[in-house]
Formats: sequence, C-alpha cells, structure tokens
Amino acid sequence: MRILPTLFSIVIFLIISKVSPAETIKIKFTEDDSYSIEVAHIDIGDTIEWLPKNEGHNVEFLAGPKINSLPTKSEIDKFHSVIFKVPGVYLYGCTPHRNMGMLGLIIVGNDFHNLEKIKNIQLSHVATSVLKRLIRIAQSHSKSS
Ligand SMILES: [Cu+2]
Repeated sequence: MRILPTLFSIVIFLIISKVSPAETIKIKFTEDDSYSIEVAHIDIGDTIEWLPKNEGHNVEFLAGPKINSLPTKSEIDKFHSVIFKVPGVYLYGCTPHRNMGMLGLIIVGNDFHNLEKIKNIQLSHVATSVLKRLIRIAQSHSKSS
C-alpha cells in the first residue's frame, strides 16, 4: 500500500501547479490620448495598475459583468489600481477623452458572457468604432484553453 501516498502527492502537485500566482499588469496613459494597453486579457484575481505617465487622463468604468458594482472611477492624473475578481468583459474610458475613443477593454478569465451588453453601450460615433476594433482584437486573442 505504499503506492497510495505517492499517488496522493502527485495529485496534490498537479492541483498546486494549476494555480498560477496573481499578476499585475501596468497600463500607462499615453501622450496620444490613449491607454498603452487597449485590450488586456487577465486571470481572475489579477491586478491592473494605471500609471499617470501623461497628464489629463483617468479611468472610469462604463460597463462590466456586474453593472451595479463597477470598479471605482479614478481622479485625473492619479495612480489607480483594481483587482478583478468577477469574470467577464469590462469597458472603461477616460472621462474627458472617451468620446474621442480613449477606451480600454479588460477580459477577465477569458469570459465573454456579457459581450453583447458591452456592444450596446451608447457612445459617440468615434468611440463606437474604436470599441468595435477593440472587441475584434479581444476575440482574436481569446485563449482557447
Ligand atoms: Cu484622457
């Protein structure tokens, strides 16, 4: 019966190795009134940090899987950090520049269940076409695993 402890440790090892440590992704405000990463694919529990490398920008969430509890809005020119625990698609923009297309998408856990709602968000003409482009990028990079 010495095989049982061995099997047990193999199973434990497989479980642990499946769990990857949470990561932090850094997104900068660029001088072109955009975010340095427009489409971010992250895992549940990962953190995104927005770095105010250029002046006049912030982060305001427009949609997410839980529309009544969106991540907090940041102040202009301030560092912002959010941990994403709910899987789904998040859309955010810069309050002064979102109508010009300063938008970002975050896909948490490769989960697109609320994508249709994201597509129906009312935005300016320019922002709508930017959003369509970001969604195409998001879908083309969606992980198959
Ligand atoms: Cu801006």
